[in-house]
Amino acid sequence: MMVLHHGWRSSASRRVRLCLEEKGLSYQSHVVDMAKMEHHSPDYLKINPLGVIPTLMHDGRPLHESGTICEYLDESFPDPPLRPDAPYERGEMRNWIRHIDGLIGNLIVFNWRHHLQKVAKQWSDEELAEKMKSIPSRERQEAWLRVARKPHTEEERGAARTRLVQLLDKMEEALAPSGWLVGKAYSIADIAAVPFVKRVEEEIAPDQVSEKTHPRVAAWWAIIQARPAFARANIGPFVTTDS
Ligand SMILES: N[C@@H](CCC(=O)N[C@@H](CS)C(=O)NCC(=O)O)C(=O)O
Repeated sequence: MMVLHHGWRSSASRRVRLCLEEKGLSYQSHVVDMAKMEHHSPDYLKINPLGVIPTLMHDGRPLHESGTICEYLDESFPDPPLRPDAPYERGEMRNWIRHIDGLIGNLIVFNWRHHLQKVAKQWSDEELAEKMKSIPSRERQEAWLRVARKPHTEEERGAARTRLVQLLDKMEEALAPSGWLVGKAYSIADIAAVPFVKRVEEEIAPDQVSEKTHPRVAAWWAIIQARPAFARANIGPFVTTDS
């Protein structure tokens, strides 16, 4: 039995849902509310020492890191395959995941200014200091401090936008041979990019996911959104009326 601890808007959670749905695997959904800091509760930290979502529980054992979880799922449930066969291409796939993981800070600049900022800026200094104590990483402590007290500037958002558009440039080049990021088929490398492209397209730089600027990325994006698993994974709009 599988339980996915996740968030509907979380990019890393979206990857795992895409993978589960591609494979037609059923799972129990447990939504972790980041605005209530549920991901830093002692119980959650026991299953995810990094204090982030998602975490997959499979037969009572927890696994964290979305890229790792997707590979684990593909190894455990090989049909349909989501990794290329050739070792070199598998290496390339892992490097894509690693590269995109490294860009998460740029997405946070845009994502957290919506509902999380609204909540965090209302915390008193004492509340903020208390919450900081249960955040395991310095990097994320800094991210929460920023959102609570020193929101990112327009200049910082511009720099983050540039780095995310550079991801599209890199994808445009990689997509040339087959239309997929690695090998000749949809893989976990593509899945890793989906939540990022979704956010770039809907808010961060919509004009960049287009026939004019990145034609291969635009074609890839259209094909991905038409996959039945994409609809089932529930990758809805990031900003909703309740945010
Ligand atoms: N590399 C991790 C990143 C996980 C991650 O950063 N998750 C975000 C949501 S997309 C999170 O839990 N953020 C909450 C926080 O940093 O406090 C993965 O791929 O699983």
